[in-house]
Amino acid sequence: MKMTFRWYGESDSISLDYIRQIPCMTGVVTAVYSVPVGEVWPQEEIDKMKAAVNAKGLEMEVIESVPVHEDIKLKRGNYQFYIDNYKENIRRLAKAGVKCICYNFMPVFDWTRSRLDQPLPDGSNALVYYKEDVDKMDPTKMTLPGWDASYTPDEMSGLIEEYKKIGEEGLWDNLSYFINEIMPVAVECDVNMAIHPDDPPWPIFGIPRIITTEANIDRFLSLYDDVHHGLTLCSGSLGCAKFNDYTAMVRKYGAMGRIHFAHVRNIKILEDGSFEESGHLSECGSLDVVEILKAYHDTGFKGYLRPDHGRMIWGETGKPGYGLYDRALGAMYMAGIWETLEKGAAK
Ligand SMILES: [Mn+2]
Repeated sequence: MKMTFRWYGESDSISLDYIRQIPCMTGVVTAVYSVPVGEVWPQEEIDKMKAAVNAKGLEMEVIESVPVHEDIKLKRGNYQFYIDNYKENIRRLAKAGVKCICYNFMPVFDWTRSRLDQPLPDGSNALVYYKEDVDKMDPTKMTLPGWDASYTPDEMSGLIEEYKKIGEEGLWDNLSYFINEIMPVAVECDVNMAIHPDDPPWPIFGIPRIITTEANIDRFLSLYDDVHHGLTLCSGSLGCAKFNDYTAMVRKYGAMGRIHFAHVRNIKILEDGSFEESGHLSECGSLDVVEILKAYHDTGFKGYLRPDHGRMIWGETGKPGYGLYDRALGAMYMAGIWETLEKGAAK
């Protein structure tokens, strides 16, 4: 296991100098943020970022994300042009030593929450998903971090209608086409492609979502028969639904060698299926983080792990979910569990 930390590039308020001071960090997970979705990333930008990361003694072996253009997901318009660009990005990242690329196939909206700074009883605040509030949201009139804010309300309505029209099976067809186009390039470049599950793992605003359950992940993996075709297994996304047994998934897909990137954090599932992002410690939420890491350890996990989101603690402000302090606490907690497992296995 290699512990990593998400870093949003030079504009991130959390510097590489801070990240390197967290014991156990081997590298950062980052992306080129200056290029519009779908375009080819300039090699010099990639190389410059890698040099900056390496200069601080950290690695840049994981990219999160190379985003997938909506035209690819809808298989409309310029989809073939964007797929060719995607292949070129894989080649360029491989040239810079990147070993793993995280991406997702969520229509229109990336992760969705009802509030980004819900006060918790201990005075910290966190991202939450309260079903009642999400049901009242109008996605054409709002935006969340991670969402593409460039659509007008009319464009957004049109886009949502297109997804409703193709439905789940249409989305599967388009995903299958995309995978069968890009995977031969990834295999040739020896880059692991790691899809991130949909967050949360159920349809929202009537739009299909398909990377949601064990059955659907089985179907996803069957789209291409090569270990490079794999997963970012995110406990924060899959684990917020009671119908998913995240630890069992780690054991199953870990044994198959298909987990390339692990996102681990805890989550507190509420009575009505709503959830709150909690501290990493097992007793803070609904997931048993020790059992999760044991499953990774037992299956000989050699991939990358990062703390997923964190709460905002100690008065920190900044990008919701991506403060320094709570993610650093989470990383150290997990590193401690891992060290215990390693030493136990060596005896
Ligand atoms: Mn995640």
